[in-house]
Amino acid sequence: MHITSAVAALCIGALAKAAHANTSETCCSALGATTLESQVVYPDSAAYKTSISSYWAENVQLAPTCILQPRTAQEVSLAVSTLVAADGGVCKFAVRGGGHTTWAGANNIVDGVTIDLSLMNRTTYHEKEGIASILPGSRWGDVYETLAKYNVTVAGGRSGVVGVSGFLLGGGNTFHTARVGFGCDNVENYEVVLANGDIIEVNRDSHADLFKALKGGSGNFGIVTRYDMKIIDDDKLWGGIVTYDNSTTLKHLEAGYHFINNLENDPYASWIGMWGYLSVIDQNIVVNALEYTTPVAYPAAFDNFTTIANTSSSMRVTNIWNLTQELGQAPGYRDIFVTATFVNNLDVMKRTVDIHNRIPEEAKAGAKGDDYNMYTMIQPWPKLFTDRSTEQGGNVLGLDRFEENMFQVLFDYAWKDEADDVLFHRLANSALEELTAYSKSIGADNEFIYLNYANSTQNPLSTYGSESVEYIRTVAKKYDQTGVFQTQMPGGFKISAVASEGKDEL
Ligand SMILES: Cc1cc2nc3c(=O)[nH]c(=O)nc-3n(C[C@H](O)[C@H](O)[C@H](O)COP(=O)(O)OP(=O)(O)OC[C@H]3O[C@@H](n4cnc5c(N)ncnc54)[C@H](O)[C@@H]3O)c2cc1C
Ligand SMILES: *[C@@H]1O[C@H](CO)[C@@H](O)[C@H](O)[C@H]1NC(C)=O
Ligand SMILES: *[C@@H]1O[C@H](CO)[C@@H](O)[C@H](O)[C@H]1NC(C)=O
Ligand SMILES: *[C@@H]1O[C@H](CO)[C@@H](O)[C@H](O)[C@H]1NC(C)=O
Ligand SMILES: *[C@@H]1O[C@H](CO)[C@@H](O)[C@H](O)[C@H]1NC(C)=O
Ligand SMILES: *[C@@H]1O[C@H](CO)[C@@H](O)[C@H](O)[C@H]1NC(C)=O
Ligand SMILES: *[C@@H]1O[C@H](CO)[C@@H](O)[C@H](O)[C@H]1NC(C)=O
Ligand SMILES: *[C@@H]1O[C@H](CO)[C@@H](O)[C@H](O)[C@H]1NC(C)=O
Ligand SMILES: CC(=O)N[C@H]1CO[C@H](CO)[C@@H](O)[C@@H]1O
Repeated sequence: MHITSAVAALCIGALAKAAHANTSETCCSALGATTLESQVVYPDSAAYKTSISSYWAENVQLAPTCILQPRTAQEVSLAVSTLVAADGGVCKFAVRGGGHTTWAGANNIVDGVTIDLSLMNRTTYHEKEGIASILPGSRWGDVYETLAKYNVTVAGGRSGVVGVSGFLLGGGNTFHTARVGFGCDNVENYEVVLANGDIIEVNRDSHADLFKALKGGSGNFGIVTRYDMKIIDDDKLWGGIVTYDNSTTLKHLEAGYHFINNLENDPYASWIGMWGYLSVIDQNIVVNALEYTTPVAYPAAFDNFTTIANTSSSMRVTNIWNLTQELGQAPGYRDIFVTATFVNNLDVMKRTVDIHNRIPEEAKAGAKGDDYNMYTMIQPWPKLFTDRSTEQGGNVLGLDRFEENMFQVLFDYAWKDEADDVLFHRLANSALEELTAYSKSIGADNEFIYLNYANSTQNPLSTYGSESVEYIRTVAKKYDQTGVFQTQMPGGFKISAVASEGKDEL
């Protein structure tokens, strides 16, 4: 009896699995039966392989049943309508912009269709209106290259390889944030494909509720097929990468602490502090990315950094296109990002780097592979950023409930060997937990978690505050009544995974 039921259970499992796999094939066939046929690619094609290998983190290179590569908003609309109608709504799909999220399943799917927006990558400059129209599969390098011909830019990514879509939907920290707010605050109009296939223009005057919700609310409402961004009328800056001896850490932290508090006196300045352990040279490197968003060398805002003895410097006057080709991180690793935000406090900064200095010892003792990089980044997150967002009309990040200057930590680990997945996740988690507990013990903690740097387990939307959470939930329901972007498109951070009190649903 027991044996029989166990066998029966196995059979049912196998049948369920077969039926499931068949469903995904049916969904791909349904797309193939429309005018989208030529844009559906399968695992045996070169286009499929190129798409998968172009995801930045190796651990997110999943194998979907098929990939759809639409060329226009109309094709995106037809795809959504087809996937919603097929087989009574069982078709699962993922949406991929630049493919830079580091956790598997955000931008890709195992058993389903991935809508890869890469072919929609054009930028058009409308000089009279002062607007750049940017298609959703663009990388920031493509955008800057086009705009450099006109000597203008937009508030976008600090690394040219990063995708426009995920960046703008999650906020977008830029070199210009102290001047003009986050990337999302500079979007004047979105073109969006809704769950019912409608293609709508979304701005302050038309669908104003959705306009605001898209500024930080991620992929909960529809698929964005165009971003119209406000131009910044000068793309020249003084910037680059400066490296230092590991012994200079304390000086950087003191300089950084004051820099954050003084940013309001000179919002053209921007600083990213990086501590990196690189296994191939077995060394800790200290790196600053210093950017001044107008072509003036050695502004006073950087004095506390430029008086620290450096070991190399690429600081020069150039344009943002050139600069953002330099600031990148190698693709082809397995990656984890985890992040937290803290009150601007020198003791928390010191503990951040203490943890960073200690953790590579554990990696050295436990890693099976010999090629890994462990970065800890410190970035300003002052009240000034929020003020600039508010001036532009506001977003849903919920930062206006905080009064203090803050900074953000990103633990960013990259390794080659899959056998080390457990180790590096454990180390990243323990680094984050220790730092968070320490910050709480001295009252310098802050609950905000930046979506674009968050791991899947961090539930960043729940940290936007209950007002923003309910706002996003209401807008998502209004524009997607049947919850297509919650259930049929399960990837990314979903508002349905946030409980009403702002806590994790699961
Ligand atoms: C090397 C590197 C540098 C970075 N630099 C910065 C930086 O300077 N500042 C900063 O703030 N962040 C930075 N980030 C983080 C970055 O903002 C996020 O990784 C962001 O998600 C990248 O966007 P993407 O389009 O490449 O992502 P994807 O992984 O393609 O997409 C992210 C999410 O958005 C959804 N999505 C994508 N396109 C659409 C669309 N058109 N409509 C609806 N939903 C969509 C996807 O389904 C997915 O869930 C960096 C990341 C890396 C790896
Ligand atoms: C950009 O789009 C064009 C077609 O519009 C395509 O040929 C090209 O490969 C795309 N670039 C990337 C990086 O996908
Ligand atoms: C851009 O600026 C350069 C000088 O830096 C100038 O030579 C060029 O004419 C400008 N181009 C346009 C389109 O304004
Ligand atoms: C430089 O550091 C000093 C303290 O050593 C501080 O008083 C000053 O405000 C800092 N300057 C800037 C521009 O951050
Ligand atoms: C870097 O400096 C710190 C002290 O600031 C020290 O504890 C650490 O061991 C150094 N790391 C390396 C790899 O030299
Ligand atoms: C780097 O050091 C050199 C001297 O060694 C100095 O001239 C230069 O100003 C420094 N650059 C920065 C950006 O600190
Ligand atoms: C950036 O500009 C410098 C000159 O300032 C040039 O030497 C370099 O080749 C450029 N790099 C890129 C990637 O365009
Ligand atoms: C990141 O999320 C994955 C699930 O996607 C989880 O297994 C892992 O433990 C998380 N890592 C950290 C450091 O939080
Ligand atoms: C590829 C495949 O096996 N397709 C089958 C899926 O299931 C339907 C019936 O529900 C068949 O008609 C297909 O041939």
